[in-house]
Amino acid sequence: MNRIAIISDIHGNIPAHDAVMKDITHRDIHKIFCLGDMVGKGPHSEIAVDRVKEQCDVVIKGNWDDSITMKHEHETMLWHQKRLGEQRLDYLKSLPYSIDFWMSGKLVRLFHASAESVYKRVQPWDSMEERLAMFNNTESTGFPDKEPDMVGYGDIHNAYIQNYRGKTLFNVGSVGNPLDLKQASYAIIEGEFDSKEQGSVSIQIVRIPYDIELSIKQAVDENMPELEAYIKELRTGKYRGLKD
Ligand SMILES: [Mn+2]
Repeated sequence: MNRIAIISDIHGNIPAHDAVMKDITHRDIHKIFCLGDMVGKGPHSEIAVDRVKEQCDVVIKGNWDDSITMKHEHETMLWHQKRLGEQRLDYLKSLPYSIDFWMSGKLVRLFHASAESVYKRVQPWDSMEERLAMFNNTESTGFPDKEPDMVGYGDIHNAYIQNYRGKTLFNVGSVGNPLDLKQASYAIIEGEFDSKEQGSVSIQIVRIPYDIELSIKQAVDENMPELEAYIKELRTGKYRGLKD
């Protein structure tokens, strides 16, 4: 059996990332895949990119990784952009949209947000039609011979697993900015990697406590823009846009 750890949405939160990586080293993990959004929101985009690049076997592009490479005038985007520098921005531009692989007879696809675009957001409570569209082959994912049996993604910072119509849809949650509960999140998928032969496959969602106050201190020390909203999200695990 092989185990692949799938991490996503680190968003410059290094204490959370370190806690997840420590957990990964305590398990028998064979590969680490990252589904993007290393940057933005938190104080250390540049460290997050460097660590992920070094530690992960596959890195996929997120919406922040895409938008940060564009021209900006907004203060927040400029602040994060400046920390990254040209080389890291070029690296972010080069990232692939998705990855397909076989796991014990199932075709698994991983991307950041949806089959359509890194900017299209799909929640577990969205319509069946929206959720089934996650399994479509599109211009973005490419057109292999079949559609995937399992799709895993990040983006919503809200971990879950659902089965319907013979398909499995799962979200790995967020390492650095969880918005479902206040612990870092990642997933492990276990099976025979690269095998088309039917066999058991499992998905596990792991939650890890980390030093939230240290993450907040790092953001304060860097005098990060939109600090208050960020602190509230880390302390409550609730999205800044929601009313209490
Ligand atoms: Mn994100």
